[in-house]
Amino acid sequence: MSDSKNLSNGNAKPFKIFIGYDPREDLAYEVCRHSLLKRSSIPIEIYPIKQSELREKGVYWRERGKLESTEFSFSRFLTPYLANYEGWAMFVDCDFLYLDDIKKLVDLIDDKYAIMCVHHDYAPKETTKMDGAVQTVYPRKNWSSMVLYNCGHSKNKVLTSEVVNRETGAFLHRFQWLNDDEIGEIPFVWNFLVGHNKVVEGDENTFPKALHYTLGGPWFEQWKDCEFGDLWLKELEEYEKSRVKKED
Ligand SMILES: [Mn+2]
Repeated sequence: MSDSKNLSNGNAKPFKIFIGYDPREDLAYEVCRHSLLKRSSIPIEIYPIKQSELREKGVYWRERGKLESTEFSFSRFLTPYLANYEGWAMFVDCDFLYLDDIKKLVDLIDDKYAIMCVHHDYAPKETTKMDGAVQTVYPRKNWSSMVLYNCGHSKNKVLTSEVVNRETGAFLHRFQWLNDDEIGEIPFVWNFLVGHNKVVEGDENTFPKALHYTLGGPWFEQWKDCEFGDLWLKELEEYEKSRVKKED
């Protein structure tokens, strides 16, 4: 068994970050990646999780369901496998924009947990509909969009490619292979849901460190004027400038 010391902190090994990739949102991926690299004060390695590549390698074979909104709906749970079940690694959706140094997130890592994420509270406001119809509730909605995985944790060995290809969305997205006390909590500002979470003036604990354009971001025409859209567009501009420089 691997030891329980935290190798991610103060160690020279780069921190691995897996970003969910969808061909329809290529620009979102590039800008997310740029925002991470630009602000990071620690060495990081970024890998896109591309379904087509995983299929070619025979790691991913499940049929695409109608409810899957992105190509990484399920493949995200391959993160511990892709990190060789070693150390800590992060999975994040491509629709994130980092505004702060990822080191500050890595510093929150606690080896007693199997995973750590933001515990969004999605209790619907209208819990009982007037007509008595059942309100669709999604426990742990959005929790799986950004997860720090303790890839070497024995409980995460469950996440083989067979399991990721076979298990239900509920099992995977609600982390049913874990006990509740194995799921550590991260401040919500690291998965700040645009259109849901709010900044409180003067309260630094509400200032976003990573924006999550979960409804759709400015890379989609209909969302170009969304809240915090200007920040993403500014980052896009910088990313494009940095590309031109590299090509010179
Ligand atoms: Mn998302």
